[in-house]
Amino acid sequence: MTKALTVLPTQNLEPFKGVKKIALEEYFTSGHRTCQGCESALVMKLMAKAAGPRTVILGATGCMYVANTTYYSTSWVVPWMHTQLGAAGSAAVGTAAGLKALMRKNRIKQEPINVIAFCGDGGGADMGLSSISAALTYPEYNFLILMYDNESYANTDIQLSSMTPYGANTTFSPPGKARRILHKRWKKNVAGMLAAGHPECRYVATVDASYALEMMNRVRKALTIGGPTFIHSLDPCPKGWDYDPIQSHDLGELAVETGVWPLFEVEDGVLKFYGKSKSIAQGRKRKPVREYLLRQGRFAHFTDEDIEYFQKKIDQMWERWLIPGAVCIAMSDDIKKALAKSEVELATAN
Ligand SMILES: Cc1ncc(C[n+]2csc(CCOP(=O)(O)OP(=O)(O)O)c2C)c(N)n1
Ligand code: SF4
Ligand SMILES: [Mg+2]
Repeated sequence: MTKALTVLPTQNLEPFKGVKKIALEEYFTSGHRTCQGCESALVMKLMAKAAGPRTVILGATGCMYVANTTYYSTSWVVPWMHTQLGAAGSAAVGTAAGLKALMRKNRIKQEPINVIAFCGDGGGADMGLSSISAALTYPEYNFLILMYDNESYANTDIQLSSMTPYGANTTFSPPGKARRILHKRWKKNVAGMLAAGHPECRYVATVDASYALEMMNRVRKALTIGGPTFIHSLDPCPKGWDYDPIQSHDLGELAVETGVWPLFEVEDGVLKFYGKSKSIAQGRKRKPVREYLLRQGRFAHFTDEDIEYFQKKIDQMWERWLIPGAVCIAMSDDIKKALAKSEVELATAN
């Protein structure tokens, strides 16, 4: 006879109903050394605040490890552990399993403890994708993996990652002076890919810290729903994106308003857009991507043609994908016909 999986209870973190209801306590506080205007640091602060005190945080190598934990000092107020670049998934599973074993053996008090593992885009979308994918197949453990995406290997001086947008200037993708050698790969769709490929994962979301309350409530939902969960945040990075730090918040908003960064969540297999992306999905006009691109030095070399190409790709994402902004496959005509036919048959039968 097969033994049923035991799943520990989670904390019931109700959504904050408005900014005035957000807890005052900070669990990621002063003392870090991130750049001025670093949105990834804001993501850490909001994530920790949303999770609350009974939380263990694991961080893969990257800016959010290095700049937040100088020798013998740290801005983390909750228990925190460093893990290798690429190991966020395995650290999350290992820690959740360890806590569960300690509770089973009565070595620690039985109580729901949040486990959050974070990683950058280099550590998550490139090097650690397989470990995250494996982690999302363990329904018996409760944890959240949050990938903060500043669109480069920022900590080692802004190298190109698979999340660097088309054409962006990084130390590994100079646009070229004598000859144009633009970086031409399109950014991966990590949240869509993980949601589509991991049926045991009950919650996947994209977030943007410019919409702080909505972002924190997605973290709270992920931790409450239980099992393995995943959140992908897009984080403007003044150093890598090359802009005045005062613009971080505006760039976060523009990413959503131009449709470059769709905000969605997939809960128990059901996809919902939220915030401004919801109105975009319902037909609201998107701002031109030009407004977003030209505020960043990493795109300063863009010609009108480059901007048009970028716009065309974003238009395709909203107009041609199977699920606009979320799932980048389209249906062949014969499948569309077959589905339409079965819908008619179903309606007639009813
Ligand atoms: C296995 C391994 N390879 C390379 C490095 C060097 N390294 C440290 S941080 C880092 C950049 C990580 O990029 P990302 O995950 O996007 O985080 P960010 O620095 O952008 O916050 C690299 C390449 C390392 N620590 N470990
Ligand atoms: S390089 Fe970017 S991600 Fe790293 S600390 Fe600076 S602003 Fe933050
Ligand atoms: Mg990065």
